[in-house]
Amino acid sequence: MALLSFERKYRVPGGTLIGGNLFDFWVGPFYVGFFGVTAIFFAALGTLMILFGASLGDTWNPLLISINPPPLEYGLHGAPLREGGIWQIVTICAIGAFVSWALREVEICRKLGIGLHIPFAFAFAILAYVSIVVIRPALMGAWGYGFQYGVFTHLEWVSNTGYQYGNFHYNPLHMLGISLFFTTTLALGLHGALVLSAANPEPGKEMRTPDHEDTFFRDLVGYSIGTLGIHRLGLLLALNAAFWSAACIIVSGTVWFDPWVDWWNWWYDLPFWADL
Ligand code: 07D
Repeated sequence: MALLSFERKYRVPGGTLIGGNLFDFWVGPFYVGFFGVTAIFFAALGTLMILFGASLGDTWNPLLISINPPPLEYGLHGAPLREGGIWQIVTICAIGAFVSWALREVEICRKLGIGLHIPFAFAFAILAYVSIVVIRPALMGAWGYGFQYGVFTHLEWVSNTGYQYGNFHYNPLHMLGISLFFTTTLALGLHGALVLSAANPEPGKEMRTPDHEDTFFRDLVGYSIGTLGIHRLGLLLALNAAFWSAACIIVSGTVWFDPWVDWWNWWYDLPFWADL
């Protein structure tokens, strides 16, 4: 169905989660919805708070501006605006905007009658962010453990937090997260290349079918996961990448406090070589 006539067919009221027909309309190509309004509200307020915080600092250099969480002494309490309160409001706004965005995705899926795979997947990205600025600080007892909102300062937080546990590369869940991120890009690279090789031939040449794609991989490695399967695999890899990343930072400072290399001592103690 041509895109424009399809859009006319599906652009009908209904499928909203909240507020009935209120905001159930489109602005140009964009679906608005209740959660589109809340997303814009939180994003605008958060941005204004970042600009306000930046105006209190001594630089407008975008690499150096930083909105810092409260000092550790404030624990899990609210802080005055200039001492981390701005960071707290920006964090609430960020979570509000991300969750609104996810719920707007849900409404669009419901209108289209498609699965909720995209908002479900986006929820894992939100989880990764929330794990660093809410879950871990809450478990450790102070918002001050969250990371600064600034280009250089957030990199410094990653570096400092990483070296606090020795070499973060030895964190087994960090290893798992990284391996899954890398495997996700490998899978997408192979899948994108395969589809283009079959479905985007040179002008005048005939387009090939999924059978060609499957046969390529059967000839190459003896197995093809199939056209639907590759998307299941891709989603599974990506969700796990975000999940194990979230897990790797949540356990650092809550259940594991030592250099991560020490965690591997069990390996040296295995009976195979412990007495050698
Ligand atoms: C967190 C993003 C969520 C996004 C959301 C939406 C907008 C709006 C809008 C444009 C998960 C955002 C939307 C902003 C935009 C418009 C319209 C996704 C998130 C909600 N590390 N490390 C990770 C590697 C080292 C350390 C994760 C590699 C060192 C710490 C990942 C290396 C040390 C933490 C990862 C490496 C160290 C991490 C991040 C290599 C430092 C974390 C990805 C090759 C000395 C963080 C949950 C992620 C984490 C994390 C990769 C090295 C420390 C697996 C490849 C050795 C402290 N590292 N790292 O989670 O786990 O994405 O976060 O050296 O906290 Mg690491």
